[in-house]
Amino acid sequence: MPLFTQRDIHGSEITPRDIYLNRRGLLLGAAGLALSAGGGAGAATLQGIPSPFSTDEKPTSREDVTSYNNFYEFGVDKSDPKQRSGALKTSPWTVRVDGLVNNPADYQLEDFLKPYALEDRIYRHRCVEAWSMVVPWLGFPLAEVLKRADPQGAARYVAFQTLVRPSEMPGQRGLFQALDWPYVEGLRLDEAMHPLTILATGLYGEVLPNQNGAPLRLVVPWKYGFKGIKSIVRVTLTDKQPPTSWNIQNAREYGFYANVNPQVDHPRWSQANERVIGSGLFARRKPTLTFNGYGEQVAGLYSGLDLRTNF
Ligand SMILES: Nc1nc2c(c(=O)[nH]1)N[C@H]1C(S)=C(S)[C@@H](COP(=O)(O)O)O[C@H]1N2
Ligand SMILES: [Mo]
Repeated sequence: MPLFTQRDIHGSEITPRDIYLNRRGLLLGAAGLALSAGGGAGAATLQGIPSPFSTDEKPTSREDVTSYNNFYEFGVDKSDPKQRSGALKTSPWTVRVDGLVNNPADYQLEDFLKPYALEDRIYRHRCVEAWSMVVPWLGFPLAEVLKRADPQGAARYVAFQTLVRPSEMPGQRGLFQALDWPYVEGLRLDEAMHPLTILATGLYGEVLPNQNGAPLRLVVPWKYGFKGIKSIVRVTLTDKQPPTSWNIQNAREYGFYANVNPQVDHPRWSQANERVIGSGLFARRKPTLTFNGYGEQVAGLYSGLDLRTNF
């Protein structure tokens, strides 16, 4: 086992978020304020179409959604993505769509996005580390992208890749690197085509902040958060199940499916309940729901599959 494993990567969290925020406030002080005020690119406002798939639960505060993040390309602490992603250049940006499709293409982001209307999608977001939020995303169905690509008959999976750019991603430099790069993820084609699966370009009515995966990230609300790959540069249709970053890192702890499941514990902690970010230090934990509460829509995808072995 690598020396750093227990402290530096996914663990049931040690520092409760409220303590973390206080500590961060003390450390950053006025500099922290200046950073968020000068945040630059995030200023553009976006208008989304309401979606019947949105939850009516109260969204987690914008401050929490944008300052408590996992994005290991920028470091392994929850505060690293916000503090260390300012130098990431998200324009120009190209997205490659390739593999088993009839219309492969390298798109400039603007051309890639042009056909799609943005929808408001307020989704529950459950990290494998047993914390959760409710996030008001802006995005569009991944299915639309796949239809435009026109999958060939043999295509059964969709593989995704994040940018590799060590000059702007400090977590990709230096002696200790938490994961192999690029960060890679994948879905079965039917999961990718499901109407709940979206590509997000914004949240809270604004362009995605870098720390949340600008300019384009995947959101699959019935799966653990690590499936929601950030800062995507490539989407590839394949006939074989693609490798995924956390499964490569530790296959015993992280499977390909990663469906939220309170009945299948992580080998090192329970998945039965979750800490709701923003609910305060002494708030009661919330029971975790099967498929993160989206079972009615997605359970049919897995009929006949043993979700204990296919975790
Ligand atoms: N490229 C990349 N994508 C990533 C990650 C990452 O480290 N790198 N972390 C994942 C994890 S573990 C989670 S919980 C979510 C967090 O998304 P958020 O910071 O927008 O809440 O992003 C996922 N996508
Ligand atoms: Mo996560």
